[in-house]
Amino acid sequence: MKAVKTLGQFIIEKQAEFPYAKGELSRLLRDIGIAAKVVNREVNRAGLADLALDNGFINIQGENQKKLDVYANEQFILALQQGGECCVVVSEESDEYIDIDSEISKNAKYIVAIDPLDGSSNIDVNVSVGSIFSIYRRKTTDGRASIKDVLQRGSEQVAAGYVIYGSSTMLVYTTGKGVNGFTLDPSLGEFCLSHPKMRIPDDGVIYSINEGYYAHFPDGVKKYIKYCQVEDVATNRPFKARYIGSMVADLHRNMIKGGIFIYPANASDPKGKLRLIYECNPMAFIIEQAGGKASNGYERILDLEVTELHQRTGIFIGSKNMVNKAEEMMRRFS
Ligand code: AHM
Ligand code: MG
Repeated sequence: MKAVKTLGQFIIEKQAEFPYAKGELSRLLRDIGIAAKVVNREVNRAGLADLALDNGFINIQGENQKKLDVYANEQFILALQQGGECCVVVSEESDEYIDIDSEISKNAKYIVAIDPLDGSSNIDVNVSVGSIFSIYRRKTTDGRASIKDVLQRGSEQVAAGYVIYGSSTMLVYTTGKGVNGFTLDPSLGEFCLSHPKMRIPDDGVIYSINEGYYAHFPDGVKKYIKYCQVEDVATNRPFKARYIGSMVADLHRNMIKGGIFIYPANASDPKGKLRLIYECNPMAFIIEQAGGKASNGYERILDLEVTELHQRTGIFIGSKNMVNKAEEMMRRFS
């Protein structure tokens, strides 16, 4: 029988790989793990507690906020405030950045970006949703942290991860040394290492895109979709179409099975829909660390300049060879 390794034990063990680390990042990851467990509890009982309903507000993205979006946002912010390792939180659900001005966080070095509940339009129909987080080191050294500390390229992330509230709840994260996945054992109340050293296959047979918007897509994307649908035994085509509408769940599946997820900039969303800071950069960091690739169709996501908090981008992410093929179509036709 194999001994159980909890997220907490794993984080402490890994700290040794960073010889000068003082444990701050480890504590930050631990705080996020705690918030994830609290959010998981509420996601599981959302239907019973009416938390899946709209709360009557529209968020900065122009979308209906669910009570559970707001709850998850509060839980992550609270956990980060109480943990004391984070000086600024930015969230997809909050208009401005949140300066954590407290006695315990006055020397805090880290900035955390969160999408507290991604895919929340799926909550009321019992489909998987997720949380995404991303951690940066503070750049400025004097006074309070500022917006400059937040607007860093994705390549500067020190850690990123997601939680998927699915048929089981998992937390998957990277600190730039590979990707590891932990499944929540409800009887222990702990995330336990279940998917060590996760790798995404170089090739896959799944493509995930909201094809309902086909008419709005750039020609490169239309050509790539047609490429996926053509019969060709040598490359296992036609590929399977799978689209949940929850980025975390779509990407998690594709990471395990091999596949590509695309949400392109298009005629109705000229800058794309998904947010660079809260969704695309963290997912790109994780997928690259698992051996995959993430691009906006032309450039690496992690190299994109970040100029505003709620910036959006198109994204092509997943198995390396599939993203290369999609990029080739974008270069030739768009
Ligand atoms: P959200 O952050 O408001 O939940 O939106 C992000 C979600 C992603 O999880 C998903 O990939 C995408 O929106 C689905 O959008 P669409 O319904 O346009 O296909
Ligand atoms: Mg989101």
